[in-house]
Amino acid sequence: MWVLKVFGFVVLLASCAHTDAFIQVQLKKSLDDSWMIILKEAVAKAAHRFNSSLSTHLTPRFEEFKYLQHYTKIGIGDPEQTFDFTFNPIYRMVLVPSVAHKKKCGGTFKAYDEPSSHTYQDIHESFVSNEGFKLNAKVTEDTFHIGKLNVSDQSFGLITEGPCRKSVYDGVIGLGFSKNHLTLLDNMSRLGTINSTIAGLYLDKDVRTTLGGEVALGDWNRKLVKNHDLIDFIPIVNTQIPAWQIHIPMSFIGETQISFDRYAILDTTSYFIDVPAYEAEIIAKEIQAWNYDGNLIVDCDRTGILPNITLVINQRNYTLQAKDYVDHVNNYKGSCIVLIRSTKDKVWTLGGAFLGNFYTIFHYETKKLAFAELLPKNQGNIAQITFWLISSLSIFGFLQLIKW
Ligand SMILES: *[C@@H]1O[C@H](CO)[C@@H](O)[C@H](O)[C@H]1NC(C)=O
Ligand SMILES: *[C@@H]1O[C@H](CO)[C@@H](O)[C@H](O)[C@H]1NC(C)=O
Ligand SMILES: *[C@@H]1O[C@H](CO)[C@@H](O)[C@H](O)[C@H]1NC(C)=O
Ligand SMILES: *[C@@H]1O[C@H](CO)[C@@H](O)[C@H](O)[C@H]1NC(C)=O
Ligand SMILES: *[C@@H]1O[C@H](CO)[C@@H](O)[C@H](O)[C@H]1NC(C)=O
Ligand SMILES: CC(=O)N[C@H]1CO[C@H](CO)[C@@H](O)[C@@H]1O
Repeated sequence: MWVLKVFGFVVLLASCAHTDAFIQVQLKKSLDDSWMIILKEAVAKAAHRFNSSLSTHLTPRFEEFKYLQHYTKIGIGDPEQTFDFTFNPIYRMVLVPSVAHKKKCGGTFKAYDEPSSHTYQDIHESFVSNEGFKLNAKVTEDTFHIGKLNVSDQSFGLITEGPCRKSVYDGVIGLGFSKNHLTLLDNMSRLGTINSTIAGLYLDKDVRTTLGGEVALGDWNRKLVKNHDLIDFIPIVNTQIPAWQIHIPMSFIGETQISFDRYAILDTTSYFIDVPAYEAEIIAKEIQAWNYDGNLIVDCDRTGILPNITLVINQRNYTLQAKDYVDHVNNYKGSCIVLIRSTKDKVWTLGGAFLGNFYTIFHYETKKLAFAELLPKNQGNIAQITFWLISSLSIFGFLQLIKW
């Protein structure tokens, strides 16, 4: 009996000592149909080339194609204007549309109205960005409100001219490396709201639920990761660009080699994995997909028998099963789109189809990142429940101890 009570007391101390040293930002997710246009274009070309019953049959499939996107509400300025932000390691800046940009687009999207915020400051600098797409922006500073936290004087790019695409999110928070302007993480670290410039990213891709995963700022969330000892940190290869770029020495589909000596960047807002055309063709052949202008289509029913894709990075295998690289959100009459497509670029882009399978850790000081194994979702909950159970039991033990 005494042993049990002392144990309870020790556990109580341990659970009190447990504090999360990071800011936990919960993400929402929803389906974004703004990419339909791009896919419609592909279909039009495909229909022209293959005027068969197959392409007519497949056309609506593309028209209904939706991207899964992850974002969260963050406020800017005083009085606070709230926006849905997505976090993307491909950019270094925070980007928000301006009222001027919205007017030019005749858009319905949300825009930041700078004169109505007392805490707004114009830095009188502008920039042209080529980080993914061309846009003009002016550098601005204001307070960011993330949950209960205020990050003052955060610089961000107020978009004055750029693409007029409406998305399910309004702005982007860059998780890339800083250069001239401090990133959100740099500023948070300066303010002392975080102790380490580390970020963790979990993108939940289960379309049946609304929870979208989370971004951790200041550290990574150990409760979401299995086998902490097995985490391998991968050095990034190009520190001159904002994006996190890694080396992929080899990749395979089944035992067939797809690529040799490639580089890849991470893009959370892409739903796909982009690879050079030649490599997409190897994949198409192995899984007997129809290659329509770089978009691969398979019979959904065959997903179960398709081989795994393995990326060998830093001498470790990172495996995607067919259920990970074949989309099921947009299943249309039994045809499914493969989340790997061809690009003109030699550098691969790892989007949601890859990132959704891992817990990504960004370690800014060491310039390394890791793709850690996610705990199966229910186990995470069980771990949490167990934690609370042990905590309450230990409180109970503690009370018992006092009583005795
Ligand atoms: C930073 O570290 C100090 C000392 O270890 C700790 O007291 C504080 O809570 C930490 N802050 C955050 C945000 O983790
Ligand atoms: C495709 O075939 C249909 C009927 O078979 C025909 O009416 C249509 O004009 C064709 N379209 C193209 C682009 O060739
Ligand atoms: C954060 O900013 C808001 C609005 O400006 C203010 O009401 C609130 O008190 C601030 N919170 C902290 C912790 O400074
Ligand atoms: C594919 O990967 C999964 C998970 O890593 C593994 O269980 C399965 O055996 C693999 N399948 C093949 C055909 O190698
Ligand atoms: C990594 O994957 C390749 C290709 O599937 C396979 O040949 C190799 O045995 C794997 N290595 C390990 C350590 O699992
Ligand atoms: C609180 C803090 O450190 N804010 C800084 C954020 O970054 C800008 C420059 O980009 C600085 O001017 C702010 O002082």
